[in-house]
Amino acid sequence: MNKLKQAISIFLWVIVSLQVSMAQFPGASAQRVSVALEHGAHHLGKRMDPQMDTWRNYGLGQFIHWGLYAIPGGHWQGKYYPGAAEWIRSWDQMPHDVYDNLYKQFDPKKFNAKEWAAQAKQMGARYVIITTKHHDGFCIWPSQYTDYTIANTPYKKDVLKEIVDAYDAVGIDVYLYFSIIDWHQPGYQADEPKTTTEKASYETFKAFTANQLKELLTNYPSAKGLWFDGTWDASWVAQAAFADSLDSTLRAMRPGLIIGSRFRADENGKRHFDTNGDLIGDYEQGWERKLPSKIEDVHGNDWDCVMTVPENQWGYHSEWRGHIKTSTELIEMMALSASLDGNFVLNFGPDGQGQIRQEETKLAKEIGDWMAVNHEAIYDCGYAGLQKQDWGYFTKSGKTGKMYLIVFNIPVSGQLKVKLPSGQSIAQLYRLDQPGKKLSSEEIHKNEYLVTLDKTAESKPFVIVLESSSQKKESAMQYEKART
Ligand code: FHN
Repeated sequence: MNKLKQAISIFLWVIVSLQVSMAQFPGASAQRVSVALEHGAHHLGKRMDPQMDTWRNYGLGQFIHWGLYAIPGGHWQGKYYPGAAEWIRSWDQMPHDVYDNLYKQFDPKKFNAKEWAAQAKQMGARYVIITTKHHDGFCIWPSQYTDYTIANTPYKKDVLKEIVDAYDAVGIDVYLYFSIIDWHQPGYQADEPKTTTEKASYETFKAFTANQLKELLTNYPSAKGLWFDGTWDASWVAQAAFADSLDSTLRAMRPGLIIGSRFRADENGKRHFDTNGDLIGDYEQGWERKLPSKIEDVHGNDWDCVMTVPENQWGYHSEWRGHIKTSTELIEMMALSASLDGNFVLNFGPDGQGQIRQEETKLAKEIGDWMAVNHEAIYDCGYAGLQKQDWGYFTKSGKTGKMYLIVFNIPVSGQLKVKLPSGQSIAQLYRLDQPGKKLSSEEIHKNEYLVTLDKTAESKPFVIVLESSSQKKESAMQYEKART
């Protein structure tokens, strides 16, 4: 009997330890010990269909935050609002009814969707995420489910349609940003509804939300996905079954639809990653204004990073304070993203007249000029399987197999260290901006090379193409492992 008890406790211990050890590897797929979930992840590992393949190869995207908040531009009665401009309605000093009447002034005379799209195209963006409705609840499309829309502004016309058409026309895929938080809509509340009245009221809000989402997919049939935000409230987190069912409805309406990890929580209130540590949705949407530093951080999932130019301003703020990122910093973030299998999405906040501010226009141009020469190292590229070196980032094209060295720091020696996987050697090396001119390399250890550059300084990051070969060149050297 004692032996039986001992065997049972060993068995239980093994089960518990397995559960704990698996939980330490969120994103690990298949064959894992897991808790049965009805509303957790519905697929393990990456989605491999053509739509998702297109998504993961974008490399660079544009985010646009545009709504009523662009009118005050971070100021109210001459006072500077220190938060993110699109949150100004939540500032004690600005009365809600004043904000909620701003739509009567929305008449962006300088708005030209074709100019926005042309600029995004020149920058090299392959997709755009546009705020259809931010937390304030104002809709830039003529929704039939509320009066708080573009249709009731002096501008009247469907701004969203103008944007979708313009971006479609230049071949930039459109994704619709939608905030579940809606400060304007009756029935919305942040806390979990408790009383019967609150519950009934929140049900109307849920129906409203579902209707608006279905309306968006119906009215804008070319949109490739929904980019959700404002899903952290306790009220929404508690809607696992409803959100899961809505998720299925939306996906059934648009086969191939792409939805990230922010939309719905599982039945235990876990967001982004479910109770078993598996990614909910098609890609990880948690990289906002921050980046992973190594491949392990992304757990084998697809992901995007959304980034602001100043520290935290998404909507138009007329007075940016603090550090303003340069195009070189942004290009580096994009290179890092590509090197770790992610997309980089740069935010723009047009002003109340519909104009993109000069600082953003300048950055877009500089990034675009760089991309015109070097896009090959970003588009369709991902993790190269090589150890990161101090000079910059490796990427590898999933289409051609070519490897790229995106160089940001040249060592004073003018030599870059490159370590290839065993069995590979360098076949040829050249700069993307000087394709006819070959670079030389020297093997300094087994599969380890020094690539010699002409100069020890450059004003901009540049790309070296590395074509490797499995035909190992005969080396005169015998490398011996040290006996220690
Ligand atoms: O609160 C919003 C914020 O205003 C902005 O829209 C960003 C963009 O990802 N999302 C929320 C914060 O995570």
